[in-house]
Amino acid sequence: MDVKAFIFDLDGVITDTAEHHYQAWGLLARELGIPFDRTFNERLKGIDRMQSLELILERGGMRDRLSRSEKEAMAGRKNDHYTQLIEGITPDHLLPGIAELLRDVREAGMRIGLASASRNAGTILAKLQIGHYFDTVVDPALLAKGKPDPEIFLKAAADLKATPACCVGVEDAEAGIRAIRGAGMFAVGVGTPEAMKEADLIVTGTAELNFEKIVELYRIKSKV
Ligand code: B16
Ligand code: MG
Repeated sequence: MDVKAFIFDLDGVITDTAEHHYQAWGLLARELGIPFDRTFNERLKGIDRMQSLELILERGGMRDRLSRSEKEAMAGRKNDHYTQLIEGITPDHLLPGIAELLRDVREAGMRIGLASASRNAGTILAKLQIGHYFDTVVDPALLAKGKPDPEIFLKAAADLKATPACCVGVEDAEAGIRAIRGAGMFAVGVGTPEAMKEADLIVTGTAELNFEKIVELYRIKSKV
C-alpha cells in the first residue's frame, strides 16, 4: 500500500485562523459576560460553530435559557467578528512549510483534499491563493456529524477516489486526530505531544512537516 492522497485540516494547519476564531469567540464571550481563555478555547478547535457556542453557553450556565433563534443570532455575531478579522488574510499568512508540502504532494502525483469544519474555508483558500491545489473541498454543511466523527475525512477520501488506508490526514485538533484515526487513515498531528498523542506522527509546528518523512513513516507503519 502506498500514499494516494493528503487530506488537510485548514484552521491551525494551513493558516493560523485558529487564532482568529479564538479572538472572535473571545469578543462574543465578553459581550455575554462568560469567562473565556486559551485553555477553554482548545476544546473548540475543529468543532463546528454551533457546537462551539453550546460549549461556551454551557460554561456560562446559559445553555438552556436560550431559544434556537437566539443561539443562531449569537453564532452569526461570532461569524461577523470572525469575517472582519480574516479580512486581511493574504498568501503571506500561509503557515511555514505548507506551500512546500502542497507543492511536493502535487509533484508526487498525489491528490489533495480539504476537510475543514469551517463554512468560511472557500473564502480563506481564495485569500491564500491556494485553491488550485485542492481536488476536493468538503462542504461541512452537507455532513451529518462533525469531528471527531470520521465522516468529513471519509467524504474527502471518497471524492478523491482513494481508499482511506491510502490517505494521510493532517490536523491540529484532538477531535480532528480522532476523526482521522476513526477513518482508518495515517494521522499527522501539529501540536503538543500531549494534545496530539493519538497521531501516528507528531510535529510541534508546520515548519517541521516534511513530505519525504511523512511518506517514509507511512510506509514503515503500513508494513507492520
Ligand atoms: P466556521 P478546521 C474549524 O476549522 C475550526 O477549528 C473551529 O474552531 C471552527 O469553529 C470551525 O472550523 C467552524 O468554523 O465558524 O468558520 O464555520 O480546524 O476544521 O479547519
Ligand atoms: Mg484545525
